[in-house]
Amino acid sequence: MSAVTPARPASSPVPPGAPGAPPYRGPRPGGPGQHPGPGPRPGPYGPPPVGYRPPPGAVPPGAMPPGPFAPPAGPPAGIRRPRPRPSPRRSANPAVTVVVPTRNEARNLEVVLPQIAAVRPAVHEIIVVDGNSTDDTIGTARRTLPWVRCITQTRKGKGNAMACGFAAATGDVVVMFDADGSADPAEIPAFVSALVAGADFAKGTRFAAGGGSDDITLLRRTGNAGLNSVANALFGTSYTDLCYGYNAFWADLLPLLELPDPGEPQPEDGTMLWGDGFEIETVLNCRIAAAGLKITEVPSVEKQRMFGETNLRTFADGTRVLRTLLSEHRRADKRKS
Ligand SMILES: Nc1nc2c(ncn2[C@@H]2O[C@H](COP(=O)(O)OP(=O)(O)OP(=O)(O)O)[C@@H](O)[C@H]2O)c(=O)[nH]1
Ligand SMILES: [Mg+2]
Repeated sequence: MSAVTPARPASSPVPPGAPGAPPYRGPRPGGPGQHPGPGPRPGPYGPPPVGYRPPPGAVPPGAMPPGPFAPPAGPPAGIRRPRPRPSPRRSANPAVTVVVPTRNEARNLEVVLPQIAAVRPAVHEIIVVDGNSTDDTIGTARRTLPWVRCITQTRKGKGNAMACGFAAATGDVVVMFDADGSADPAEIPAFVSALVAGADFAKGTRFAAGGGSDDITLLRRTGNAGLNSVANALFGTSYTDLCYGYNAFWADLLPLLELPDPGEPQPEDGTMLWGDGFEIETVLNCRIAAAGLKITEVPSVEKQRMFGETNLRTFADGTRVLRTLLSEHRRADKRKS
């Protein structure tokens, strides 16, 4: 892992990675929403009584005291907007939400969801955010892993799916995780450890020592390298992999990211709102860099998509990323002045 931007604003919460802090050992024992999936429930609390559900809306998930609470079951009542958390919830044992965007990924989810559920320390929740799949992605997800949360995105595009998932997340840490089998769930603890060690944003990279890709074509690798250089020149960063979807961050950063509101309607002309497409990773990378947050790169090995087809259009989406870099640079300049 390599530190990319050492700066940390004085106003951000103190990270748990202060000298002498214990290493990451998984979610707080008995913390909010320990899922009832396979594997032991850590902590001194037994499983919740059969049929137990926390009273709807009685206690915001972020303010739940430790105890035998079940995680939210089934689809949430509605997509919530990002909101400041009740208190900074950075600890050595954060609850981890994995957000999985899906568009026709049923066959992949049958493999990927059990793998995520098997990760130890166990994750707190998995949110599948579906975009009008026609292959029963949501039904397959529920059958494969009954405690998975499934929501439907509000507009179109991967970026909108991610924003919907972030808004619904109740964990302390959010992990962005593609459904196509290209990301290895066994790497999740490395991302969380980077955050616990003091990073605000753990940025996956295929192009640092220890990383790699079985999936990327020469054309995409070249395009990514070019866009990466533009980003570093504009934002003073040392990113090695701008367009990679496997990343993690502390959930308390969500208000600062100001992502497009999931509550906005889909434009009638069918176009995508800015930030709703594959440029989402670039938007995050730029805003986090512009805010002077601490970024740690985490080497990651991307495997080949298992089943199905890519949703990425190399030239159209590459152009969106370039336009994003320029508009995010103007945005950052405006905020400085
Ligand atoms: N909900 C939702 N998910 C999407 C959308 N577009 C892509 N995804 C998901 O986002 C993840 C990444 O998309 P991919 O199509 O794999 O794009 P990629 O990883 O850049 O390209 P390949 O891996 O080469 O296929 C996958 O899990 C997709 O199912 C969308 O419009 N809505
Ligand atoms: Mg993919």
